Amino acid sequence: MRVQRAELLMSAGRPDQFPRTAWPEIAFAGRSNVGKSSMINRLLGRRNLARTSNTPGRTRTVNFYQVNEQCLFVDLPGYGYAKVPRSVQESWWDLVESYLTERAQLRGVIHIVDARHPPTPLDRELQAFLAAVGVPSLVVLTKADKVARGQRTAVRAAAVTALSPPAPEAALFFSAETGEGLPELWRVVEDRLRAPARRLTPTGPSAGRARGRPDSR
Ligand SMILES: Nc1nc2c(ncn2[C@@H]2O[C@H](COP(=O)(O)OP(=O)(O)OP(=O)(O)O)[C@@H](O)[C@H]2O)c(=O)[nH]1
Ligand SMILES: [Mg+2]
Repeated sequence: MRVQRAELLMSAGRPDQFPRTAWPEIAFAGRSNVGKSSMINRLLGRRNLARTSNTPGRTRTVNFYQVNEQCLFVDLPGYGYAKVPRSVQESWWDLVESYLTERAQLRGVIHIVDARHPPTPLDRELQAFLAAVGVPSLVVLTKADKVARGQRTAVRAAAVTALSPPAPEAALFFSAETGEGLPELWRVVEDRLRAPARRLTPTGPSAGRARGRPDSR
């Protein structure tokens, strides 16, 4: 995809603020400070479209970026930042959960983990949740510029073992610093954007939770 236009469409702090668009969406999820916004900027070839920061837990809203007249990239707030009060962490999860459960436009989630550290229990919970609500996900190991080539195989194997992603063979190394993995990631993103829309069970917001098992796709 040639990115000609990329702009922030909406920062939503509540589900009723999610835009009523029909474009297919790819969401970027992962723990706080892992590099979600940097990945979006790198994919879109924009230096500072998605706000990045050294302060973890900065993004608390679901940020929708419109790309051309083609799709939306969705920057989800990061989880697992210990200094955020529990009440805030809970309202954060309510927001992310309703996005992942109810958003019909969602075609796939890029689940970003830090290549330098093993996945955390919250990373495992997210992966299990995505499987339960039937959202295709791809694990991407970011900050790969900080991992020596000789460690790659072991790092990837550890992440795949911890997370059991649906497409373990596709787990990618990526670096927003060097651009490593960019063509491969774009291929996956474009592939997901072409996929048919998910079918949501019409029983309401907690349908995904109630169903509780991976979709057959
Ligand atoms: N070396 C290296 N640093 C990176 C990479 N990606 C992001 N960073 C750095 O990691 C820090 C956090 O990056 P962000 O993109 O703001 O992370 P985020 O996941 O959006 O963070 P929150 O919105 O706070 O959850 C910044 O200091 C980035 O410069 C990468 O691929 N390599
Ligand atoms: Mg961010």
